[in-house]
Amino acid sequence: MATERYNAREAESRWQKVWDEAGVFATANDDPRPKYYVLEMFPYPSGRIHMGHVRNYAMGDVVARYKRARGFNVLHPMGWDAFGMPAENAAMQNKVHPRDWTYENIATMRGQLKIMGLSLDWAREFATCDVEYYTQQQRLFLDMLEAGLAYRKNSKVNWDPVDMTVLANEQVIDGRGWRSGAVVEQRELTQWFFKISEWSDELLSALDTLDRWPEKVRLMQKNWIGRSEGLRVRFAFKEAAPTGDTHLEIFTTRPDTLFGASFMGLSPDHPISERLAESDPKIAAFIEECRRIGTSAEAIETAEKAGVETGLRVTHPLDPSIELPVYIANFILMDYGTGAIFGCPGHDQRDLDFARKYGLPVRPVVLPADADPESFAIADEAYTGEGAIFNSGFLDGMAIADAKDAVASRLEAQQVDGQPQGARQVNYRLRDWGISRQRYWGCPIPVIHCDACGVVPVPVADLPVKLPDDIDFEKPGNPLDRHPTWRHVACPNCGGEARRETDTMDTFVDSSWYFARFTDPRASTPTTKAVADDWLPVDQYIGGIEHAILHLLYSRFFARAMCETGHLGVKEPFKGLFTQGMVTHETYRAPAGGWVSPAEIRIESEGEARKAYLASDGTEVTIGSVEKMSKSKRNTVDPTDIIETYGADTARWFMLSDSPPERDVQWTEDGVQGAWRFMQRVWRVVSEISEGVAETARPDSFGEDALALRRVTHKTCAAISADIEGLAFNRAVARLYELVNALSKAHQSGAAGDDMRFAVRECASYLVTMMAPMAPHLAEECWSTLGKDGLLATAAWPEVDPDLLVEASITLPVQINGKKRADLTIAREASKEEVEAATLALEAVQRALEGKPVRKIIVVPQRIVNVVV
Ligand code: ANZ
Ligand code: ZN
Repeated sequence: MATERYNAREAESRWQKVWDEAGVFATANDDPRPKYYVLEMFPYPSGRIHMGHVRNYAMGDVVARYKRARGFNVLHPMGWDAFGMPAENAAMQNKVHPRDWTYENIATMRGQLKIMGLSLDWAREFATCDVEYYTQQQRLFLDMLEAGLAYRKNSKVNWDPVDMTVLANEQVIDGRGWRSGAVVEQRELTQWFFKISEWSDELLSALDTLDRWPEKVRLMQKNWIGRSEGLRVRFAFKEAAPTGDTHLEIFTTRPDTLFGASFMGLSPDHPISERLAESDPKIAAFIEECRRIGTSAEAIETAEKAGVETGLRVTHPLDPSIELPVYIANFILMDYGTGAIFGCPGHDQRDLDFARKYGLPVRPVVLPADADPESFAIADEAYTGEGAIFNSGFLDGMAIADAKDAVASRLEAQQVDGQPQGARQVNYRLRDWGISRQRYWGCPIPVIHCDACGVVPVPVADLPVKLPDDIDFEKPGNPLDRHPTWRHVACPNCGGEARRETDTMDTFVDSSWYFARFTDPRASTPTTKAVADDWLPVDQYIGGIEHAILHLLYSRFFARAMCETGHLGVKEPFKGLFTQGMVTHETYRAPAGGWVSPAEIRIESEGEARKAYLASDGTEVTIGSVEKMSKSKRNTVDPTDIIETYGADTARWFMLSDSPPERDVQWTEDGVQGAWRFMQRVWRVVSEISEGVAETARPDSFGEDALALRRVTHKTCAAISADIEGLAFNRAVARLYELVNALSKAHQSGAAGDDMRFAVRECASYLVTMMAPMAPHLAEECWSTLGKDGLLATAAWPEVDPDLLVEASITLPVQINGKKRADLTIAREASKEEVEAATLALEAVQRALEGKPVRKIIVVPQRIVNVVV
C-alpha cells in the first residue's frame, strides 16, 4: 500500500480555491444562528507579514473555524491600519506617494495572508486610508464635536522635532518620541482633543465587568486612569500674592500628614509663578530652565528635584502658629490637581529629596507599628507605609484612613473668606486625548477656520474632506500646510474666505472603531446601528500586549462616544481579550560583530554542541541568545519562505504547538521539521485507513479493543473542545499527537472485525475534524480521502458520546476513622459488598488496622469508603 507524500503546496492552493469559490467564509448579517465575532488586531501595512502576525492570525483562525463547526454564525474579518508616518517617510526617502506605497504593501500582505488559508470574510476588507472609511470617521468626528466630546484648546504639547509633529503623552517614552527617538520639546499650540475624561470613572469601574480580559491588562488600564481620592485645601497667604490671591489651593491625597508639612510647592506653570517671574529674574530663569527640560511626567520623574523660593508664606490651616515658605518646584505638574502642593518630606520621597536639598525640616507624623515615637526618624527614605499618626495634635493615635477623614471633616467645616477651607475631591491621572497631528497621511479633521465665524464644522453634505493627491514631501513639517490650494475654501457659514484645518487625526483614532465598521463595512453611515449592536461586543479579541493601554482604552472610549452619538448601543467593545506572546529566535553574530540572519547560516550538530556557519563561505558564527524576532537583530524568519518550503499548515501547527499561547514561542528549524513530519504522518495513517479499512455500519456491540479506541477518541474530543474554548491551543495539539498514536496503534494491530473497523474510521474522521482549526488544508484533504460528504470547512464539530467518557473503573479514597489510608481502584459498577470486600483486602488497610476488629464500613457510592474501628 504505497501512499504518496502529502504535497502541501499543491493541496493548499487547491483547497483555498475550493473554499473561495464555495464562499464558505462569507458571513451574512441576517443569518439566524447565534453570532460569534472573533477579531485579531489588524495589521499595519508595513510591507510584509512577520511571524508575529502568523501566530496571531493562526490563533484567531482556530477559534473562528472551531466556532463555525459548533454552529455559530462567525464574523472573522480582516483589514488594514493604513495611515501613519512610515508611508510619509517612505515618500520622503523613495519618492513614492504614501498612498501608492500603502496600497502596494497591502496587496503584498493580502497575498501572504491568503496563502495562510485563514477563514476570513474578505468581502468585508477595508483599509483605514480608504476614502469610504475616513469619510465615516469624519462624520463621527462631527457628531462628537456637536456632542461636546471633541473640542479645541490651547495646550502645551509634546513636540517631536524630527517628525515635526505633536505626540500624545503616551507616545513619549523616556522623554523621547516613540517613533523618531528624538528628545521631545514642549510647545504651546491649539489642538483638538477628545474628551475621554468624560468617562474616567466609568472606564475604571467597568473594568470589573471585563472578566474575560487578562488581569494584568485590567490593572494597567486601572493605573493609567489613576483614580485618587483626596482633598483640596486652601492655605491662607500671610500677605496676598502678586496675582491678588489671598489663598493658595493645593490638592493632596494625604491630608492625614498635614502636620508634617514643611513647605508649599507651586508648578513652574502656575499663574502665581508666572506673575512672579515678570519681576524676578531669578524666578524667570528657573522657570525657563524647567520648560527646557519639559513637564512631561517622564521628564519630571528623572530630573533632580529643584526649586526656587518665592518669599511668599502661608499659615497652616490646622495650627495658625505655623508658617510655611512657598517654593516653585520643578516636580509639580500644572495639569494635575491644582498645580500646587504642600510638601511633607517625612512621607513623600520627592518632598524629602527637595527638603534635604534646601535644608527644610523633616517631621515624621506616621509611626510604623514597631517604632519608638521618641527615636523614630527619617533618613534617606520617606516612610510611605501604614502606621499610627503622631506629632499631630488632635490626630494623634489615629489610623491613616481615620485621620484623612478627620482632617477632611474639620477643613470642610472651617470657613475662610466665606468658603470652606477643604473640599473632598476625586482626581484622575487620565488626560483628554490630544488627536491633532501635523501630518499628511491621516484622516483630515473636517472643520474650517473663518476669521468672521470662528471654527465652522464642514457640513455633512460636503464630506469627505479628501486628502489632496499632489503633495510635496521635500521639506519636513505638514505638507497640507504648504499645499498651494487645498486649504483655501469658502466659509460654509458666511461664504467668506476661510481656511481648512490642516491637522489630521492621530492614527489611534482609525483603530478605535474599525471593529464596529466591520459589521457593515459598506454602510453609508459609520455603522448600521442595529447590525453593529447584533454583532458587538467582539467575543474574542486577540493581539499584542503592547496595545494593553492605549488602543484598548481609546476603543472603549469610542464605543461610549458612539453610543452617545447614536451609532452604537454597546459600551464595551471587547468581551474577551487575549494577548499572545511573542515569537523569538536564536541570534547569530559574524566574527566582525554584525548580526547574521538565520537564512544565511547552516547549523551543524557536533555531539552535544551545535555550531553555526555562514552558508556562503563556511565561516563560523557565534550562536547568541534567543530574542524577540526583530529586524535590528536580523533574527527574523520570513513566513512566506516557510510556507513555500513546508506549507501553511506546518507553520500554523508549529506556532500553536510549542508553548502556551500567552507565552513566547521560540521558532526553531527542528520544531518546524517536527511539525512537518507530523503532517506527513497524519496523511500516511489516514490514507492507509481510507484504502485498507472499509466503511462499516455501526455494529450493535463493541469488543474491548474497539471500545478502548472509541473511549480515547471521544475523551480526546471532549478535552480538545475544552482546550480550544479556553484558548489552550498547545494542549489541544498535544492531545492530537496522542490520538494519532492511538489510532495508528489500533490500525496496525491488524485487528479485524466490524467493531474495530468502525472504531478506526470513527477515530480517523474525528481526528481530521479536530485538526481542521489548526491545519485546515491537510484536514480537508484527509476528509476527502476518507470519502466524506461535503467540505470539512463547513462540517459540524464531532459529537461526544457521554457514555464513552465514563471511566470503566473508578478510584475511591479509603479512610480509616476519618483519616485517608489508601486508594481503591474498582469497577465502576461494583456492588456495595464487592467494594467492602475489596477494601478490606487492600494491603494498606490491613496494615493500618493492626488486627483491630472493624465495626462498620460506610460506602458512599462513587465517592469514598470509610472504615470505622
Ligand atoms: C501631601 C502629601 C504627603 C502627598 C504625603 C503625598 C504624600 P496621586 O496619589 O498620584 O494622585 N501632588 C498633587 N498635585 C501634584 C502636582 N500637580 N504635581 C505633582 N505632585 C502633585 O498623587 C497625589 C499626591 O501627589 C498629592 O498628595 C501631592 O502630594 C502630590 F506624605 O500631598 B501629596
Ligand atoms: Zn464665516
